[in-house]
Amino acid sequence: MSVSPPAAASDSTVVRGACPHDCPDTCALLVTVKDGVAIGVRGDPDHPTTHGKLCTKVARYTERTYHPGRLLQPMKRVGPKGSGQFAPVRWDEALTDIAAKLKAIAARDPQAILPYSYGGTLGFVQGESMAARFFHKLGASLLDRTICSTAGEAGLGAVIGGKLGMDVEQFAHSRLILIWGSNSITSNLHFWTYAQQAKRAGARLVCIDPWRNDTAEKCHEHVQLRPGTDAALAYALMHELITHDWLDHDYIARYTLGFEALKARAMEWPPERAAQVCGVSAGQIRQLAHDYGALSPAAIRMNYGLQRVRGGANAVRAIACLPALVGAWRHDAGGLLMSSSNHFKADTAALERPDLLAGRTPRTLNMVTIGDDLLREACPTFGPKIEAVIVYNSNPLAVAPEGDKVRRGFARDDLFTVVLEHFQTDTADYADYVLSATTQLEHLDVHKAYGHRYWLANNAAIAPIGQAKPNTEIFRLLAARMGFIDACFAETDAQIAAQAIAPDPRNGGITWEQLQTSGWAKLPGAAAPFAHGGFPTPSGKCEFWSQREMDAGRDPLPDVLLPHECAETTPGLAMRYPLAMISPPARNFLNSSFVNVDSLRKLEGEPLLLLHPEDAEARGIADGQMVRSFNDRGAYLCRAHISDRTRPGQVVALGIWWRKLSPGGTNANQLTHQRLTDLGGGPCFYDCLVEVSP
Ligand SMILES: Nc1nc2c(c(=O)[nH]1)N[C@H]1C(S)=C(S)[C@@H](COP(=O)(O)OP(=O)(O)OC[C@H]3O[C@@H](n4cnc5c(=O)[nH]c(N)nc54)[C@H](O)[C@@H]3O)O[C@H]1N2
Ligand SMILES: Nc1nc2c(c(=O)[nH]1)N[C@H]1C(S)=C(S)[C@@H](COP(=O)(O)OP(=O)(O)OC[C@H]3O[C@@H](n4cnc5c(=O)[nH]c(N)nc54)[C@H](O)[C@@H]3O)O[C@H]1N2
Ligand SMILES: [Mo]
Repeated sequence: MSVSPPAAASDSTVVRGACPHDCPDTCALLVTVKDGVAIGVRGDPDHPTTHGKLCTKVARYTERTYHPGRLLQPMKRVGPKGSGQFAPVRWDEALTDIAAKLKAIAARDPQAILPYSYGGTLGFVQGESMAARFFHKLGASLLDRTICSTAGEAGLGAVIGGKLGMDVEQFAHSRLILIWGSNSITSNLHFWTYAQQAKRAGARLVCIDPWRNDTAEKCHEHVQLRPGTDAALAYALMHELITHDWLDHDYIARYTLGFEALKARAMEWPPERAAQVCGVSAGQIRQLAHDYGALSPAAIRMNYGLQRVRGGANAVRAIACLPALVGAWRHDAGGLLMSSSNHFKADTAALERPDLLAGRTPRTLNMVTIGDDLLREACPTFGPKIEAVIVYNSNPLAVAPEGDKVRRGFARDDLFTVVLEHFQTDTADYADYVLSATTQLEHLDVHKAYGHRYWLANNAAIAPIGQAKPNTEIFRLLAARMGFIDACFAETDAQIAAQAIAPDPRNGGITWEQLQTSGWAKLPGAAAPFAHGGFPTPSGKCEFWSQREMDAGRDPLPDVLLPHECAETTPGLAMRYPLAMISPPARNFLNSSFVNVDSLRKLEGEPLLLLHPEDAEARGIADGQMVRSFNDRGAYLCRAHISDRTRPGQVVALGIWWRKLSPGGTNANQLTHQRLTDLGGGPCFYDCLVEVSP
């Protein structure tokens, strides 16, 4: 829907949109269109959390949309898998052949077909709507979409009952902000605006992160702990809060469960013990506990960086106990925010139609272990061998762990692979068919956010470029060729968008019709969700101690679990591979998206490995030298950047590079493993030992 264009020339229009990317900020966009061409994308100045500002990446969205490498028609592979040799094919021919192949496999066992998708777009329409209906009707294997945040979700859910928390706009009024496991300037830029407002008003900012990232550089203090040790730090903070009685006894008595048990456990963690485990000083822990007890309102911006390790979920559990101990939840500008997702109520049943399974219960495969699963033979525990994968909104060859296995899996000659994409990605190179998909400027969608509380509409600004089609349309056309005649397969994108916003008190009266014109609308509800308790847990309280965890045979209290790979748990491995590698996001990429946009890749330069001066010297490595980072799973070539921004014994490989745009044809995921987190079945990207040689 167009709005009157105050800032645009008279012969152009401005269309309201939403940023589709996997980022907490989900910005409100204004797209200027002239003669059917999108000539600019800017942030909506009226939308509070966007405040007229976009990140470097999305400010260049037109460069991505009109990129010379855009796939503008379906392509069929003509060379060996991985060679990238493709020839154009007509839509009708591609879809007819794909449907025939899927029908043949489904006749044997539809579970041999696997959808693989994640966060290319977070839109409800181009995400799991028509696609999910298609796979449910087919009876394909289900995919557990764990690759980002499920450990944190499980940890947070155990304590406070869901992905709920502070209103991001309130951080401007906090007096202490702990930025925990998050490089906000990179991955949550619009939160950083509020943190800076707070800082100017006198708030203290502390970053808790294994490397001195851009955000840590700008905070008052940096707690540079070893990766995977956050639960120990949280317990030592509790130890100090309890010992010095910096507690809100009234809040604890009314609104929490299990304080005595938590206290007993916390008493096992004096700062000296945690200091040993975390690799920081006991004095710094004491000071941090003092500040957390003294400065009110105190806020925690936790992000997903800290839960990509073996003990990730329990670390989130431990941290989530802190705000209730000091009564921070009483204040609008106090408490914690990890994700705001559950403030919204989306009607996923209407969107995804699980009822189309009609009583069938296909197996569920965890997307983290795609490497192993593609290489598995049929057996009673696993079920049928995977014979077909349909990839959309994801680039597993770049983003999934233990990349060599992922590559070998997709290279199987007996695997039929279809990839819906904007670009010829690493994954697309292994496809039998690549189907050209539309970008956010060319299709319609509706979005919630995980870092703020606004619903947003995305109206199509321009017509599809070339022969690109929205994901929904591709699955509609495939459904027709499969003979799926249920009415839901004929629904339009606008009908689907309207279904996404459930008629539920959480959404207030917000409707798709209204949103299309207004662009965005804020959820109703108090800024401070737990000022008077009301946690959506079984007890209705903040659960320091969890009956559910106990019943599941796990620790009812947050547990301290060290990484799968570290000197304490795998000493033998640590002798051979003594360096802990973390591979957090690069500022100018969005996971593996934008790596092929030349201007942004130039800003990132080339794949770098941050190495501490001590570790570089011990290995005779000079700054700027090409190095090989390796372990038993593979090797990754990158340029050494010697810097004290990382800890001794720790290397940082910013990602996620496309393999084919990296010097050695691999990326950091060549080195990561497929083991899972303690809860939630998440990945352990930052729990990985390597060695580096010149
Ligand atoms: N520019 C940009 N923005 C992004 C993304 C991107 O790739 N680029 N990715 C998006 C996605 S998919 C997500 S999920 C969100 C959230 O993004 P996240 O993936 O959470 O990324 P960051 O906020 O960069 O946080 C990662 C931080 O956690 C730190 N870290 C690693 N291990 C540990 C640990 O054990 N303990 C602690 N305390 N810290 C640790 C890393 O050093 C890093 O600074 O951001 C989104 N925004
Ligand atoms: N080593 C390491 N690995 C990581 C991480 C890390 O920090 N370190 N981060 C992890 C995290 S947090 C996440 S969320 C995952 C992200 O993994 P993915 O969700 O796979 O993210 P992207 O790499 O951005 O790939 C998304 C793809 O979808 C495509 N796409 C975008 N919009 C559309 C659309 O409308 N239609 C279609 N058909 N395609 C579209 C894009 O072109 C892009 O190639 O990676 C994980 N992998
Ligand atoms: Mo993510």
